[in-house]
Amino acid sequence: MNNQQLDPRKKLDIDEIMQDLESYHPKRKGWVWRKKPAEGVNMGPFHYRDMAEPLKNSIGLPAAKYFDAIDPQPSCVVTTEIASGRFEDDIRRMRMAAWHGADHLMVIRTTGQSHIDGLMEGTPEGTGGVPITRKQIRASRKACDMIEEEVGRPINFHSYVSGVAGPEVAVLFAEEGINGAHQDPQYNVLYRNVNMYRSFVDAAEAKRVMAGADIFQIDGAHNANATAKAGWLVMPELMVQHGINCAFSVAVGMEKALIGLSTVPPNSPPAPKLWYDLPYAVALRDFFSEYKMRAQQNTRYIEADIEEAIRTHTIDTLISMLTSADIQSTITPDEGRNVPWHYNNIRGVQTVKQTWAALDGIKELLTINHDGPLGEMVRDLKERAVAFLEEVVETGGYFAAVEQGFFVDSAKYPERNGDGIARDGKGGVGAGSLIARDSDYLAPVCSHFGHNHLPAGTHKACDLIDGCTLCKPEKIVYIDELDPEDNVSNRLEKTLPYRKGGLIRPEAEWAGDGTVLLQFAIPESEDVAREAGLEMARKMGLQDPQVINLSVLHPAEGCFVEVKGKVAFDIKKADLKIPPKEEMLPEDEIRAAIKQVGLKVVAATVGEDEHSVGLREILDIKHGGIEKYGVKYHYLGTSVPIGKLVDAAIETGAQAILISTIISHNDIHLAQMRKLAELCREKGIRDQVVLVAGGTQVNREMAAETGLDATFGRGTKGIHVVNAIVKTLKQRGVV
Ligand code: Z97
Repeated sequence: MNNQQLDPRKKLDIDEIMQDLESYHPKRKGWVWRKKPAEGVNMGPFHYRDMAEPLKNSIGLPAAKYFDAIDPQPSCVVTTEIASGRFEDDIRRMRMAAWHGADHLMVIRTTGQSHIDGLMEGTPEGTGGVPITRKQIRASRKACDMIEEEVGRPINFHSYVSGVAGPEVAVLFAEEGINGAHQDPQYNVLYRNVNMYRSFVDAAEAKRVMAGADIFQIDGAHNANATAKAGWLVMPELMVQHGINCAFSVAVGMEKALIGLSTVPPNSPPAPKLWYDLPYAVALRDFFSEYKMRAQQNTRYIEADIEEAIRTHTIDTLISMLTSADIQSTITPDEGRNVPWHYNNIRGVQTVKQTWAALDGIKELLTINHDGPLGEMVRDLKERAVAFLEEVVETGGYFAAVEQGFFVDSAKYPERNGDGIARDGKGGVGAGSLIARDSDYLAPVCSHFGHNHLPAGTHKACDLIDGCTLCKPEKIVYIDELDPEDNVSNRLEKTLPYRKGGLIRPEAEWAGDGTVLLQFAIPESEDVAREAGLEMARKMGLQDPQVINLSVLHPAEGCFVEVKGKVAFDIKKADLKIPPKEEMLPEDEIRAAIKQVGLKVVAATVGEDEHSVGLREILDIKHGGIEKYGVKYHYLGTSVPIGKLVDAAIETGAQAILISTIISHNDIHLAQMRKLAELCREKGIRDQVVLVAGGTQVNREMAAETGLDATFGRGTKGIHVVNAIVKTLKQRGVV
């Protein structure tokens, strides 16, 4: 059961995942880093210096086809956030992301987990989103266990340990094989108004449980960056927040190697990004050299333009490479406008992969100049951070400082704007709920923080109860969903036609959602273009259209408008006529065969046809025509009679004749094609020439009908033509 194999040609079967879920346990626990060979990685024609071992199954960048289909994998862990709230859909997206190179998958809830004060067993989606449940985690981890086998690299599954249920959530995660989690008591205090003392007591317990299961921890400092009015001014404070969580975590018993700083390059263009972000990244790495860096993509200023998000993310990744980030987090670039869409997860991952491959070896080529302005700025940040911490201590410590609104103040320390988040030590969620442990307190469970009066000679705390759930997973009580309406069985029933009933609908967030995106260039001003875009989408049959992005190309001349909406129709898979796939010979083989026979072709447009551009593109080297593969061509011009072409072939000893014909009234194109085959037969050369025709009205089936060897329609490239010629020569035993 645990070793179910996925077949790359088949969809992940959620029904199989759900089977026997009550007795499923993760096949491994703990965080895993990528393996980076010290000697570098050789792939295709290249040597890489900063790459991890390649995957067993993966999909490379679009341009990979030009480079032996290689798919180099960055040495850092790559994160993508997957949180549609429907785990049955998320697991498919996880599989797609893993194939593109993600090995850190966050997260299975869409609600503020920290608002929940206990474990949830249902899936109360409602308005607040979906919190985590054991069932969701278990099903997702089970899918990850299968996916990691398929791609050949461990997958780190990640969620959040926050709120007053933090310790319980940590135990759940440890039991179910979650590999990474955000945990930072300051997050609860500042952003979720959990009582500050309660938050730190909970964190001690939660962190100890996480440490016991080797769960990697990410802190919450980056939230100040996202919350503050000017993210780039709060850098000294961010360093103090990192310091507090790191020191607290180590004191509780976490290993430094499993503590990650959540860092976001704080600035975005049009700001001079590098000038701010690089000193910050360098200062952080200097201060926290024993810890790991989880570099997150900056989305603070991104609203609707995906291209903008990707561009900024590329520069973020440059900074990560220059400063050796251990994890590169990606956020789907559509986060500002949708529940993230499947293909946008992939775009985020591709951005990292593309940048990392492009800049491989950057640290051997360029060195960061610590002298001059960078050194000064690094020093300045450190001094401000130290001064901030000193003032915290002078004020009476962390709790006193929070009461006075030290944190998330929008000015650059030591300046203050007085707009920090102040919390009352006696207030907040869970205030007054701390109870001192009795002096004879005893808890017979492992991974427990604080004093515990185990009887003398006890080897392991849970020996007293014949094992706790962390040591004996069979003791875990699995409770199925309690909500009779909103549960996975009901949802799966609704999507059955799309999963197993042969119906197809586009999807972006969930199975069968029908969501599509339209892109328009509308030659009107902003207000007009917006409404026109909506109206056009309606006319195209889209339901519930919404403009999700509009960029002005010129105030009067026009706008680029993106509209999302839903289609309500289904396509029947069985009704689709899928043309057989043309198998392409490897390019090397094609070139070798062409060289072997010294391939020459004669070519012309035929009949009364002056349309020569298509044919010339097929011939000419510039856009990948047949010349590129070593073919010599003799172009006879336009409106050439068939007889002249055949004679030219005989005279020049050409092995192939290419005709192009666009005019199609009275099926003249077919007549010309037939005539070519007949004339070659009459002249006794049919077996010595490969006959090829192309044109806008031509399709692949016409070869058989007209007696030619290959026929091509729109979209044909030189490679298709040489592939067909060489294949025919092979069939004839010529090569
Ligand atoms: C990220 N893109 O990757 P709640 N604890 C900490 C957090 O930072 C967070 C939570 C808990 C972001 C997405 C933002 N951070 C997540 C330290 C959330 C979760 O359970 O939703 O209240 O908090 O960091």
